[in-house]
Amino acid sequence: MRVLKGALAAVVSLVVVLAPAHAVEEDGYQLWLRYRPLQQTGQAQQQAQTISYAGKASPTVRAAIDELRRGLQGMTGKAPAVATTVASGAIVLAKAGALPQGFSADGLADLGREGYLLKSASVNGKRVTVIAANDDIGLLYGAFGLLRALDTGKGLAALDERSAPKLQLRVLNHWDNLDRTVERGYSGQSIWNWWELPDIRERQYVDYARANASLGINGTVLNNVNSKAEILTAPWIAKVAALADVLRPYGIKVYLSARWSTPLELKETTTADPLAPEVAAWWRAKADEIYRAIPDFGGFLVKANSEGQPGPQDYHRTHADGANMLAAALAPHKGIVMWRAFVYAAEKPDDRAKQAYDEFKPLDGKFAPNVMVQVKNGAIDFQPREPFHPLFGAMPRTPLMMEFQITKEYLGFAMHMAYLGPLFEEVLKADTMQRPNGLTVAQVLEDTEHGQRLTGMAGVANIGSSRTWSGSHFDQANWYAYGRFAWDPQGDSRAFAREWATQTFSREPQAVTQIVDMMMRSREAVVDYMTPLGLHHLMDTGHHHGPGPWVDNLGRPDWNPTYYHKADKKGIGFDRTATGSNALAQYAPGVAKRWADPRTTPDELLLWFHHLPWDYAMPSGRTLWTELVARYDRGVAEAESLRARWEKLKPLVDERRYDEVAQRLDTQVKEARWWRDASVAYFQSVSGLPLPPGAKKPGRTLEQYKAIKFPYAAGHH
Ligand code: BDP
Repeated sequence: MRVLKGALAAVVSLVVVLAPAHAVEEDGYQLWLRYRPLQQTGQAQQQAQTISYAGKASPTVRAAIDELRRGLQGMTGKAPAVATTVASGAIVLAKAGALPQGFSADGLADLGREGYLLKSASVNGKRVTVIAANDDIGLLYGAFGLLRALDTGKGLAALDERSAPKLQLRVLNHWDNLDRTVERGYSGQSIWNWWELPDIRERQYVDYARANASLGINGTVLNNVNSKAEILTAPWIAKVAALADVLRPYGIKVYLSARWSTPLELKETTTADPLAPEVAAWWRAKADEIYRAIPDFGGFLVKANSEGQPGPQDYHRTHADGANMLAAALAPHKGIVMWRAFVYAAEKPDDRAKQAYDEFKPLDGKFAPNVMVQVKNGAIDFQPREPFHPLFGAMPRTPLMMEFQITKEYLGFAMHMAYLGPLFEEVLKADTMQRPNGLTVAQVLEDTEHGQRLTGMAGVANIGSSRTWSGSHFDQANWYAYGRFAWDPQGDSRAFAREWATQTFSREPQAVTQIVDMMMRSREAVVDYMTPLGLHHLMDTGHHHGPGPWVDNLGRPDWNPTYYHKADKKGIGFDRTATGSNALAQYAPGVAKRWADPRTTPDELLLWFHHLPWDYAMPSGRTLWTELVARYDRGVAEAESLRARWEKLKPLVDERRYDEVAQRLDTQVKEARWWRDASVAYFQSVSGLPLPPGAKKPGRTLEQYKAIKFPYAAGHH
C-alpha cells in the first residue's frame, strides 16, 4: 500500500511538474508572443493593477495597451484595467511632454521617435512602471520591450532599460508572387491573400504586424524582387493600400518591388530609358497615384539588370541613372529607393564574386540622397558561409543597406535546423579594415559618421501561411534574430537565441540552455555537411535542395557548381588571389593581405580564396583531402547530436512541437548523410584518392546520387 501511495505521489507530482508544458497543445502560431503564466514568484506579485495613459489613445497607443493587457493576462492571470489617472502599481505609458510629475526621463530626448525607456519609479509616493517615449510608436515598442523583459525573467520592480534602434529602416523583403506562390519560400503560400484583398483583411495580417512590431521591424516589401508590372496598376494599389491600413498602427510601412520596365510593358510609354522625359513623367504620376492611396508609402525596391531582369543598362544608362530617376519621383512624398547590388550579367565572364563591386564602386557618390544601395551579406548568394561583401566600407559616399536571407534557400530550407543568428553576427562583426582603427560591417550600416543619411537592413522573409509562419518552429528564431539585429546590429546572437527560446519554448533554465546550445551549433553543422572549408554553391540545379557538386551543364559557367569548386585531379578551390581572379583586391589592403596567404586565411574561408593541392598540409596536421572528409563527417555527427539532444528535451517540451521538431531533425540527419556521402563520392572521383583511413564508404554510387531529381521542390521558380 505504502509503495503504491509513493508511486501515486510520484505520478501526481510528475503530472504537476509537466502540466504546464502539456496543458495546451501548441502549434507555433503564437510565435514568441505566447505569454505563458509566470511562476508564483516575485514577478507575479508585482502584478500591474492598471495601465494608465493620459490623453486620447491613437491606434498605435491602443495597440500598445491591448498588447500589454493580452500579455499580462497571460503571464499574471489578470488583464489590468485602463485608466487615465496613475494608481499605485500602474504601468504608465507616457510621452515626452506628458511625463508623470517628478519622473526623471534622462536621455529620453536622445532616443528618437522609435526609442523607449522602461523604468520602475516612484511617482507621488506610488510605485509605478513607466514606459516613456517621444512618439506613439516608441510606446508600442516599449510595451513589447516590457513584455519581453517580464517573459524572460526580469521583474517589473527593477526595470531600468533604454533602447533605440540603430538603423532607420528595418525591413522584410517578401519574395511573394501575385499568384501566392513564394520564390524560395518554404512556409506554404504567401500570407498575402491577394485574390481576396482589398475586401477581406485577414486576422493574420494583424498578428503579422504584432510580431514584427515586437522586434521593431518597421517596413515590409510585399512582393518578389522578380516583380511584375501589374503590381503597380490601380487594382493592385488598392490591395496594397488595404494592407498598409492594417499595418500602419504597428509602425510598419509598405514598400513594393518595382519592375524596371513597368510603363513600357503596360504600354503607357514607348521606352523604359530612365533619361527619357516620358518615362520620368510616368513614374512621377505613378508615385502621385500611389501616395494618394497610401500617404505613408515607403518606396520601391528594385532588382535591375540582374538574372535577366530589365534595367537601365538596357539603355546604356547606369544603375545611378535608374535609381535617381525613381528617387526623383518619390522624393516629393519622402519615399525612398532601395536599389539592389545583386547583379551579375551573362556577358561578363569574370569571377561572379567581383561583379557587384565592379559595377557599383565607380558609382559611389552618384546616388540621390533618398537612394540606398542594398547589398547582400556576401558577394555570391546567401551561402551557408561567405566572407562579407567587399562593397561594405568601400562606398563611403553612398548609404548601404544590408540584405540577409532569412528563408534558408541554401541551408536546407525549413527542413534543417540552422539558426542564422551566428551567420548574421559573423558578418556584422567582420572588420572591413577600411579605417585605420577598424570599421565593422555593423558600423558601416550604422553610418554614424554621416548623421542624417539613410541607414537600414533588409531580410528576405521566411513567412508564409504555414501554421508555424516560418515552415518550422525553429525557423521562427531566424525571423526573430533578424529583427533583433536590425534593431541593434551589434547585438549578440546567443542572447537573442536565449530570449527567443525562453519566450517560445520554455522558461525552464535547463531547457533553455539545451535549446540555445543546439541553436548555436546548428548553422556550423550545415556548413560542414554541405560546404566546408569555404566551398560554396554546390547545391543542385534550380531548387538548390541537396548536393550537386558535379553539375557542369548549365547555360552559363557561373551557375555551375564546378565553376565554384574547380576541383580536379590536383586540387580544389577558387583562386581569388592575384594569381587567380584577384577578387581579393576589392577588399581593404589589411583584409586582402591576410586572405592572400592560405596560411593566414581562416580555415572557414580557405577554398573560397585559394586553389590548393589535395595534399596541402592543414594546420590540423591532416592533408586537405583528409580534412575535407573530416569536416563532412563532423557535420553529420553534429546533425546526429542535434537529434540526440532534442530527444533529451522530450519531458520539457510540449508534445506536438516536440514531435514536429523531431521529424525535421530526423530528416536533417538523413540529408546530412546524403550531402556528405554524395560530396565525398564526387570529390573522390575527381581526386582519385583513397578514402582516409576510418572514413565510411558512401552508401551509394556517384551515379545514383546524380540521378536524384526533384522536379517539384518547394520554392522553385
Ligand atoms: C537567388 C535566388 C533567386 C533570387 C535571387 C535574388 O536563387 O531566386 O531571385 O537570389 O536575390 O538567391 O534576386
